[in-house]
Amino acid sequence: MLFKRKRKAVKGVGMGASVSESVGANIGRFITMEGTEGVGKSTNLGFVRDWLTSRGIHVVVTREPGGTPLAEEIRHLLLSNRDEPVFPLTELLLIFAARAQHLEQVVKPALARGHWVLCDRFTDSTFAYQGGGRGFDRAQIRQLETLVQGTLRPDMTLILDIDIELGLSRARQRSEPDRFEGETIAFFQRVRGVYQELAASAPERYTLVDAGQPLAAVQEDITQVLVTLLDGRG
Ligand code: Z5A
Repeated sequence: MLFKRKRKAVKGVGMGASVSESVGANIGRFITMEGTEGVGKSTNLGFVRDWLTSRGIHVVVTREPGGTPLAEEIRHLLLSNRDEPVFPLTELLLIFAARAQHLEQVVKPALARGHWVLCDRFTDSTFAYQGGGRGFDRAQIRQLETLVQGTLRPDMTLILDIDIELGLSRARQRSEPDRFEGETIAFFQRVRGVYQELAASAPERYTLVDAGQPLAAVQEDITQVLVTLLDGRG
Protein backbone atom coordinates (compact mmCIF):
# COMPACT_ATOMS: atom_id res chain seq x y z
CA MET A 1 0.00 0.00 0.00
CA LEU A 2 0.97 3.60 -0.22
CA PHE A 3 4.24 4.52 1.46
CA LYS A 4 5.00 0.85 2.19
CA ARG A 5 8.35 -0.15 0.80
CA LYS A 6 8.18 -3.92 1.36
CA ARG A 7 7.44 -5.48 -2.02
CA LYS A 8 7.44 -9.07 -3.18
CA ALA A 9 7.71 -10.63 -6.63
CA VAL A 10 4.68 -10.74 -8.94
CA LYS A 11 2.63 -13.83 -8.24
CA GLY A 12 -0.84 -12.54 -9.13
CA VAL A 13 -3.10 -10.80 -6.70
CA GLY A 14 -5.20 -13.42 -5.02
CA MET A 15 -7.72 -13.14 -2.22
CA GLY A 16 -5.97 -12.13 0.95
CA ALA A 17 -2.91 -10.63 -0.70
CA SER A 18 -1.91 -7.01 -0.34
CA VAL A 19 -1.70 -5.51 -3.79
CA SER A 20 1.46 -3.62 -3.01
CA GLU A 21 3.16 -6.75 -1.79
CA SER A 22 2.08 -8.69 -4.86
CA VAL A 23 2.70 -6.55 -7.88
CA GLY A 24 6.29 -5.49 -7.57
CA ALA A 25 7.47 -2.04 -8.61
CA ASN A 26 4.54 -1.28 -10.93
CA ILE A 27 2.21 -0.15 -8.21
CA GLY A 28 -1.13 1.51 -8.70
CA ARG A 29 -2.78 3.61 -6.04
CA PHE A 30 -6.18 2.98 -4.53
CA ILE A 31 -8.02 6.20 -3.73
CA THR A 32 -11.51 6.32 -2.26
CA MET A 33 -14.00 9.15 -1.91
CA GLU A 34 -16.44 9.12 0.99
CA GLY A 35 -19.11 11.22 2.63
CA THR A 36 -22.80 11.54 3.41
CA GLU A 37 -25.55 12.12 0.85
CA GLY A 38 -25.21 14.92 -1.67
CA VAL A 39 -21.78 15.86 -0.39
CA GLY A 40 -20.35 16.14 -3.90
CA LYS A 41 -18.55 12.82 -4.33
CA SER A 42 -19.51 12.32 -7.98
CA THR A 43 -18.66 15.92 -8.85
CA ASN A 44 -15.26 15.77 -7.19
CA LEU A 45 -14.46 12.27 -8.40
CA GLY A 46 -14.56 13.69 -11.93
CA PHE A 47 -12.28 16.50 -10.84
CA VAL A 48 -9.74 14.07 -9.32
CA ARG A 49 -9.88 11.83 -12.38
CA ASP A 50 -9.18 14.74 -14.72
CA TRP A 51 -6.42 16.11 -12.49
CA LEU A 52 -4.60 12.77 -12.37
CA THR A 53 -5.18 11.95 -16.04
CA SER A 54 -3.73 15.29 -17.09
CA ARG A 55 -0.55 14.25 -15.26
CA GLY A 56 -0.25 11.07 -17.29
CA ILE A 57 -1.71 8.69 -14.74
CA HIS A 58 -4.01 5.93 -15.97
CA VAL A 59 -7.10 6.15 -13.78
CA VAL A 60 -9.88 3.57 -13.40
CA VAL A 61 -13.02 5.14 -11.97
CA THR A 62 -15.47 2.86 -10.25
CA ARG A 63 -17.97 2.76 -7.40
CA GLU A 64 -19.46 0.76 -4.57
CA PRO A 65 -21.76 -0.91 -4.24
CA GLY A 66 -21.34 -1.77 -7.91
CA GLY A 67 -18.60 -1.59 -10.50
CA THR A 68 -19.34 -4.91 -12.26
CA PRO A 69 -22.61 -6.18 -13.79
CA LEU A 70 -23.28 -8.52 -10.86
CA ALA A 71 -22.29 -5.97 -8.23
CA GLU A 72 -24.49 -3.36 -9.96
CA GLU A 73 -27.42 -5.80 -9.66
CA ILE A 74 -26.70 -6.07 -5.94
CA ARG A 75 -26.58 -2.26 -5.79
CA HIS A 76 -30.02 -2.12 -7.33
CA LEU A 77 -31.30 -4.60 -4.72
CA LEU A 78 -29.79 -2.50 -1.94
CA LEU A 79 -31.00 0.92 -3.05
CA SER A 80 -34.54 0.07 -4.22
CA ASN A 81 -37.39 1.07 -2.00
CA ARG A 82 -39.42 -2.05 -1.18
CA ASP A 83 -42.27 -3.20 1.08
CA GLU A 84 -40.33 -6.15 2.52
CA PRO A 85 -38.06 -5.00 5.34
CA VAL A 86 -34.37 -5.36 4.58
CA PHE A 87 -32.69 -6.65 7.71
CA PRO A 88 -29.40 -4.98 8.65
CA LEU A 89 -27.46 -8.25 8.40
CA THR A 90 -28.88 -8.90 4.92
CA GLU A 91 -27.77 -5.41 3.89
CA LEU A 92 -24.30 -5.86 5.37
CA LEU A 93 -23.73 -9.21 3.64
CA LEU A 94 -25.01 -7.96 0.29
CA ILE A 95 -22.60 -5.04 0.48
CA PHE A 96 -19.65 -7.33 1.13
CA ALA A 97 -20.83 -9.76 -1.57
CA ALA A 98 -20.80 -6.92 -4.10
CA ARG A 99 -17.38 -5.84 -2.78
CA ALA A 100 -15.88 -9.32 -3.20
CA GLN A 101 -16.96 -9.39 -6.84
CA HIS A 102 -15.78 -5.84 -7.50
CA LEU A 103 -12.38 -6.37 -5.92
CA GLU A 104 -11.60 -9.52 -7.86
CA GLN A 105 -12.95 -8.33 -11.18
CA VAL A 106 -11.97 -4.67 -11.25
CA VAL A 107 -9.90 -3.26 -8.39
CA LYS A 108 -7.14 -5.84 -7.95
CA PRO A 109 -6.50 -6.38 -11.68
CA ALA A 110 -6.31 -2.61 -12.26
CA LEU A 111 -3.88 -2.07 -9.39
CA ALA A 112 -1.81 -5.02 -10.55
CA ARG A 113 -1.47 -3.31 -13.96
CA GLY A 114 -0.16 -0.23 -12.20
CA HIS A 115 -3.33 1.79 -12.78
CA TRP A 116 -4.79 4.09 -10.18
CA VAL A 117 -8.23 3.15 -8.93
CA LEU A 118 -10.57 5.93 -7.92
CA CYS A 119 -13.56 4.48 -6.12
CA ASP A 120 -16.78 6.26 -5.13
CA ARG A 121 -17.26 4.77 -1.63
CA PHE A 122 -15.62 1.67 -0.18
CA THR A 123 -15.49 -0.06 3.20
CA ASP A 124 -15.40 3.20 5.16
CA SER A 125 -19.00 3.59 3.98
CA THR A 126 -19.74 0.27 5.65
CA PHE A 127 -18.22 1.46 8.92
CA ALA A 128 -20.19 4.69 8.63
CA TYR A 129 -23.60 3.44 7.38
CA GLN A 130 -23.85 -0.12 8.68
CA GLY A 131 -21.71 0.61 11.76
CA GLY A 132 -22.76 4.14 12.72
CA GLY A 133 -26.12 4.21 10.98
CA ARG A 134 -27.42 0.69 11.63
CA GLY A 135 -25.46 0.05 14.81
CA PHE A 136 -23.31 -2.92 13.77
CA ASP A 137 -20.36 -3.58 15.99
CA ARG A 138 -17.17 -2.35 14.34
CA ALA A 139 -15.34 -5.59 15.18
CA GLN A 140 -17.90 -7.62 13.21
CA ILE A 141 -17.45 -5.38 10.19
CA ARG A 142 -13.68 -5.74 10.54
CA GLN A 143 -14.04 -9.53 10.37
CA LEU A 144 -15.85 -9.28 7.05
CA GLU A 145 -13.36 -6.69 5.85
CA THR A 146 -10.52 -9.13 6.49
CA LEU A 147 -12.39 -12.03 4.92
CA VAL A 148 -13.18 -10.12 1.73
CA GLN A 149 -10.17 -7.83 1.35
CA GLY A 150 -7.34 -9.63 3.12
CA THR A 151 -4.88 -6.83 3.84
CA LEU A 152 -5.95 -4.62 0.95
CA ARG A 153 -6.94 -1.11 2.11
CA PRO A 154 -7.15 2.17 0.22
CA ASP A 155 -3.93 4.16 0.06
CA MET A 156 -5.76 7.43 0.53
CA THR A 157 -9.32 8.38 1.37
CA LEU A 158 -10.93 11.77 0.89
CA ILE A 159 -13.87 12.27 3.22
CA LEU A 160 -16.09 15.12 2.10
CA ASP A 161 -17.80 16.54 5.15
CA ILE A 162 -20.97 18.59 5.11
CA ASP A 163 -23.89 19.61 7.28
CA ILE A 164 -26.42 16.78 6.85
CA GLU A 165 -29.39 18.93 5.94
CA LEU A 166 -27.43 20.87 3.33
CA GLY A 167 -26.19 17.63 1.72
CA LEU A 168 -29.66 16.09 1.68
CA SER A 169 -31.15 19.20 0.12
CA ARG A 170 -28.52 19.01 -2.65
CA ALA A 171 -29.15 15.28 -3.20
CA ARG A 172 -32.94 15.67 -3.27
CA GLN A 173 -32.83 18.36 -5.92
CA ARG A 174 -31.55 15.73 -8.32
CA SER A 175 -33.66 12.61 -7.82
CA GLU A 176 -36.27 10.75 -5.78
CA PRO A 177 -34.88 9.48 -2.45
CA ASP A 178 -33.60 5.90 -2.57
CA ARG A 179 -33.84 3.48 0.37
CA PHE A 180 -30.90 5.12 2.19
CA GLU A 181 -31.89 8.69 1.46
CA GLY A 182 -35.20 8.04 3.23
CA GLU A 183 -33.36 7.58 6.55
CA THR A 184 -33.68 10.05 9.43
CA ILE A 185 -31.41 13.01 10.11
CA ALA A 186 -30.24 11.21 13.28
CA PHE A 187 -29.11 8.24 11.14
CA PHE A 188 -27.02 10.53 8.92
CA GLN A 189 -25.60 12.35 11.94
CA ARG A 190 -24.29 9.02 13.21
CA VAL A 191 -22.86 8.25 9.76
CA ARG A 192 -21.12 11.63 9.69
CA GLY A 193 -19.82 11.07 13.23
CA VAL A 194 -18.10 7.83 12.18
CA TYR A 195 -16.46 9.54 9.20
CA GLN A 196 -15.16 12.28 11.49
CA GLU A 197 -13.82 9.65 13.91
CA LEU A 198 -12.10 7.74 11.11
CA ALA A 199 -10.47 10.92 9.84
CA ALA A 200 -9.16 11.78 13.29
CA SER A 201 -7.94 8.23 13.92
CA ALA A 202 -5.54 7.99 10.96
CA PRO A 203 -4.62 11.36 9.44
CA GLU A 204 -1.97 9.75 7.22
CA ARG A 205 -4.72 7.82 5.45
CA TYR A 206 -7.75 10.15 5.60
CA THR A 207 -8.29 13.78 4.71
CA LEU A 208 -11.47 15.49 5.81
CA VAL A 209 -12.49 18.19 3.32
CA ASP A 210 -15.05 20.87 4.14
CA ALA A 211 -17.58 20.24 1.37
CA GLY A 212 -19.88 23.03 2.52
CA GLN A 213 -17.58 25.53 0.80
CA PRO A 214 -18.07 26.74 -2.77
CA LEU A 215 -16.96 24.08 -5.25
CA ALA A 216 -13.79 25.95 -6.27
CA ALA A 217 -12.60 26.04 -2.64
CA VAL A 218 -13.40 22.34 -2.16
CA GLN A 219 -11.36 21.51 -5.25
CA GLU A 220 -8.49 23.69 -4.11
CA ASP A 221 -8.34 21.66 -0.88
CA ILE A 222 -8.49 18.41 -2.83
CA THR A 223 -5.68 19.60 -5.09
CA GLN A 224 -3.43 20.13 -2.06
CA VAL A 225 -4.01 16.54 -1.03
CA LEU A 226 -3.27 15.24 -4.53
CA VAL A 227 -0.06 17.25 -4.78
CA THR A 228 1.12 15.73 -1.49
CA LEU A 229 0.15 12.26 -2.68
CA LEU A 230 2.11 12.64 -5.91
CA ASP A 231 5.11 14.03 -4.04
CA GLY A 232 5.13 10.86 -1.93
CA ARG A 233 4.92 8.54 -4.91
CA GLY A 234 7.80 6.14 -4.98
N1 Z5A B 1 -23.69 2.32 1.13
C1 Z5A B 1 -23.69 1.71 2.36
O1 Z5A B 1 -24.65 1.83 3.12
N2 Z5A B 1 -22.61 0.97 2.73
C2 Z5A B 1 -21.55 0.79 1.92
O2 Z5A B 1 -20.59 0.09 2.30
C3 Z5A B 1 -21.56 1.43 0.64
C4 Z5A B 1 -22.64 2.20 0.29
C5 Z5A B 1 -20.39 1.27 -0.28
C6 Z5A B 1 -25.39 4.71 -2.46
O3 Z5A B 1 -24.31 5.58 -2.47
C7 Z5A B 1 -25.73 4.30 -1.05
O4 Z5A B 1 -25.02 3.13 -0.66
C8 Z5A B 1 -25.35 5.33 -0.03
C9 Z5A B 1 -24.76 4.57 1.14
C10 Z5A B 1 -24.86 3.13 0.76
N3 Z5A B 1 -26.46 6.01 0.46
N4 Z5A B 1 -27.26 6.63 -0.14
N5 Z5A B 1 -28.07 7.20 -0.66
P1 Z5A B 1 -24.14 6.73 -3.55
O5 Z5A B 1 -22.77 7.24 -3.32
O6 Z5A B 1 -24.47 6.26 -4.89
O7 Z5A B 1 -25.26 7.78 -3.17
P2 Z5A B 1 -25.14 9.17 -2.52
O8 Z5A B 1 -24.24 9.26 -1.36
O9 Z5A B 1 -26.54 9.52 -2.26
O10 Z5A B 1 -24.40 10.03 -3.60
P3 Z5A B 1 -25.03 11.11 -4.50
O11 Z5A B 1 -26.44 11.44 -4.17
O12 Z5A B 1 -24.76 10.63 -5.88
O13 Z5A B 1 -24.27 12.40 -4.08
P4 Z5A B 1 -22.80 12.87 -4.36
O14 Z5A B 1 -22.17 12.08 -5.44
O15 Z5A B 1 -22.07 12.92 -3.08
O16 Z5A B 1 -23.00 14.34 -4.82
P5 Z5A B 1 -22.96 15.02 -6.28
O17 Z5A B 1 -23.90 14.32 -7.21
O18 Z5A B 1 -21.59 15.20 -6.75
O19 Z5A B 1 -23.51 16.45 -5.88
C11 Z5A B 1 -24.85 16.64 -5.47
C12 Z5A B 1 -25.34 18.01 -6.01
O20 Z5A B 1 -24.64 19.04 -5.31
C13 Z5A B 1 -25.07 18.23 -7.49
O21 Z5A B 1 -26.14 18.94 -8.02
C14 Z5A B 1 -23.78 19.07 -7.50
O22 Z5A B 1 -23.70 19.90 -8.63
C15 Z5A B 1 -23.96 19.90 -6.24
N6 Z5A B 1 -22.68 20.26 -5.59
C16 Z5A B 1 -21.60 19.49 -5.39
N7 Z5A B 1 -20.63 20.16 -4.72
C17 Z5A B 1 -21.13 21.40 -4.48
C18 Z5A B 1 -20.61 22.55 -3.80
N8 Z5A B 1 -19.39 22.57 -3.24
N9 Z5A B 1 -21.40 23.63 -3.73
C19 Z5A B 1 -22.64 23.64 -4.28
N10 Z5A B 1 -23.19 22.57 -4.93
C20 Z5A B 1 -22.44 21.47 -5.02
